[in-house]
Amino acid sequence: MDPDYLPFHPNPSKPTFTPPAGAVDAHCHVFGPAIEFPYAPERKYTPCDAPKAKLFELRDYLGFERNVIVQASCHGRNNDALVDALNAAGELARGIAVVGPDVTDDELKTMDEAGVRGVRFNFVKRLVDATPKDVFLGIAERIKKLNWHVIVYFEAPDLEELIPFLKQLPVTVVVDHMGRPDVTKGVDHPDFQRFLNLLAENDNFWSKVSCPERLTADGPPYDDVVPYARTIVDQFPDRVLWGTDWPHPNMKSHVPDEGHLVDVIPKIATDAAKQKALLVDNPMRLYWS
Ligand code: 0GY
Repeated sequence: MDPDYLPFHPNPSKPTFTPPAGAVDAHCHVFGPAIEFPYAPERKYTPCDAPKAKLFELRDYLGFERNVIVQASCHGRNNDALVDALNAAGELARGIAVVGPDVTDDELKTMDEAGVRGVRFNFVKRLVDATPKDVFLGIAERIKKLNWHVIVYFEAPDLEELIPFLKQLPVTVVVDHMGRPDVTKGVDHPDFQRFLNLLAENDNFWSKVSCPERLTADGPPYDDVVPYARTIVDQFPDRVLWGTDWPHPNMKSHVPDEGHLVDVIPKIATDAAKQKALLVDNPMRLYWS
């Protein structure tokens, strides 16, 4: 583990908010254990092990029923830890893989059978080396045949340059962490308005309203992030997902308490109908139908 890397919370608090029956944590990871699933040589950070059993324990403790497990950059394009977790969880988890253009149809089929339903394209420069956009477009055409979708991860200043590419993607596109707005700038800032316009003009675009712990300038209870997430939930209630982001790779400021993260939900999805759409109906439609 990197010396400045914070491990996940050893004993998170119990949330006050009770998720509705069938709730899905739609953004979380499994890391290693390294002895069984080594980290990728090209990784930009070395996390602490965050094995599947710990994830499933947290799911139950927080009152969730299902997980969507996202392949993180520290495992590169080797999705073995992800597939192992999916096979162990059965119907209780789905996955998002990271693949290269050399992935075979047989490999895609094996992942599909394990519960993979999409691929992630990562544009965050501190996490990955750049991949040419036509490589991503080629992958998107192939996964379309499996009825998979694309998850994209980028930071707000990079959105403008990415929009022409994003609009070419022939599938549902889910944006991680609201496109990572700078929450010191306000919801009226052109960067966030650009993101809202993208969602308004393209109904194949979804947003995860996740990661207040990464986006916050003020720290817990993350009230500075709430207006951004609530705006998206209010405007696009049928195209939003929520996740814990456990075990929070690369957190340097503080160790998030997942109980506190769950307690942000009723502030951003302000009635029972919005909470059910965010936590149950939307993820079930995208991942389990
Ligand atoms: C996240 C965020 C981060 C890391 C990764 O793939 C990754 O390594 O996604 C980050 O450092 O912002 O969604 O887990």
